[in-house]
Amino acid sequence: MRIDRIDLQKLKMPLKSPFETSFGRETHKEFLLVSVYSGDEVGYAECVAMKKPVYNEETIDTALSVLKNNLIPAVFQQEDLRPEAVTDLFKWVRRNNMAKSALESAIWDLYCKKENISLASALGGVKKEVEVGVSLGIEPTVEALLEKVEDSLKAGYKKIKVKIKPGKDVDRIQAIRERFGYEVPLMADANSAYTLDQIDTLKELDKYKLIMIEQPLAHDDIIDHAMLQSELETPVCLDESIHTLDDARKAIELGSCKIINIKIGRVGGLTESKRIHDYCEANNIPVWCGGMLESGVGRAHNLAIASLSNFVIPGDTSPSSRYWEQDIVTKEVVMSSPGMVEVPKGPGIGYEIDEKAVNKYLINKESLHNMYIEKNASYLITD
Ligand code: OSB
Ligand code: MG
Repeated sequence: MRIDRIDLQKLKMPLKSPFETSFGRETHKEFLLVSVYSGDEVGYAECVAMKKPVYNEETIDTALSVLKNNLIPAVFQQEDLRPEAVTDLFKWVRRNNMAKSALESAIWDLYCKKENISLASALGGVKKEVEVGVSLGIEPTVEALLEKVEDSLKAGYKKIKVKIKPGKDVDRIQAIRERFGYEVPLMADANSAYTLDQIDTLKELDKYKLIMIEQPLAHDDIIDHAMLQSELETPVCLDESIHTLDDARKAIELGSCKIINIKIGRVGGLTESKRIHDYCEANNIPVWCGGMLESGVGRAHNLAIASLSNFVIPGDTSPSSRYWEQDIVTKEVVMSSPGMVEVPKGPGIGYEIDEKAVNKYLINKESLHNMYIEKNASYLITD
């Protein structure tokens, strides 16, 4: 497969309601939509890098730069590109996993469309539908949070994840347990808001029997997390700290976590996601699919990877309507039954792009044409 052209479109979509985490409050989602053309097929993916480097070190602008200057030229030079080889093709570029993932995932979609197979089946997925959870941001009041929890339970979500930060933690979890009981599959995500100095607060959470606590300590730590896990009954799940299969192996060997959240973007693509999944499966570590407030495009990739067998915990792969008034896919992501979303069966990601909606949200577009093979020289033309 040879790539003829790649479009990079920057979109800005208003969120239905603001989403607050320990690193800030978002009212809009800005992201890059990557379209990869070969012959008459096109593959899509979205880059989940945020506007500011608060979740990881990447931003939309760093991703754009690395894509244009480093990754796209590497792809254009390949006469016979295969999706499973892209991770190695990008290996010389350090980190920048979200930039890598956006291009790699779009190439996977393109390849599957050419082969007329679904992305889920190409990745070795085994499920027809996946269980979904919801990730609830930090609400201004406990009462507002309880309302969101109630709505989410009514919608059938199979896991309720609540964002916490110091001062908005034990009281909130306690309030949810008091109102809705201990049957509710509940977890907390701290997005690195604590240090070991606050271990007493984290230990207090043990009595609320959470399914897990996600990334309580520093984004770049696996040592303190091992110490914390040895002191906690609640399983620790790592999100921010895991960028590669090697990170996962080390964290598991150290006992830093008992569960891993796999985000395709954070680990640099679908191939690395599958490797981490397989390693965790072999080592009895359950995984689940995290989210980055994706549009329907990223959501479709998430559903495909979540169809693999060791994704045994409901993911942050809620339907489109949880986030958007209008998504950028023609048939939006919906629940097939309460708490379940079908894994798309059509070729590639199995969702069609709604070009009109894309244009509505579009704030910038660049088309890069592959002139490398003909001209063997200045191969990037931007228009
Ligand atoms: O930590 O999982 C996280 C959103 C942005 C950045 C980090 C995280 C999140 C979420 C949202 O929790 C999950 C979703 O897409 O619904
Ligand atoms: Mg998280």
